[in-house]
Amino acid sequence: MTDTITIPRTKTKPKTERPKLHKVILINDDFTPREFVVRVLKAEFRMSEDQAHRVMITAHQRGVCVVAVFTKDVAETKATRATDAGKAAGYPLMFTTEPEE
Ligand code: NFA
Repeated sequence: MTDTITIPRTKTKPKTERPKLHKVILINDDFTPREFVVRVLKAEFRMSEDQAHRVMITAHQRGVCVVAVFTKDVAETKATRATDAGKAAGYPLMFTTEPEE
């Protein structure tokens, strides 16, 4: 008689964790010209004139507007670059980031 031995196979769960996305948020201020905000949104976030104008107006009316979502690194880099573009032109234009729920 032949004994059968069973070897337990350890299953490794392929847990593909997707990175949490971060929002880039445009903050309204009283000094940055509307056209300048639109120009920065088009250049840094590759938006059309129409999209950029809508985002600018929403921030202007409500105080803030979500521009787009990216991985943490990309969101932070774009927010910094867009904020720096305003600073370089002498405007207090501000972009921040926050993690998505
Ligand atoms: N509130 C600014 C103005 O009236 C325009 C603006 C919109 C600035 C969105 C910053 C963000 N000139």
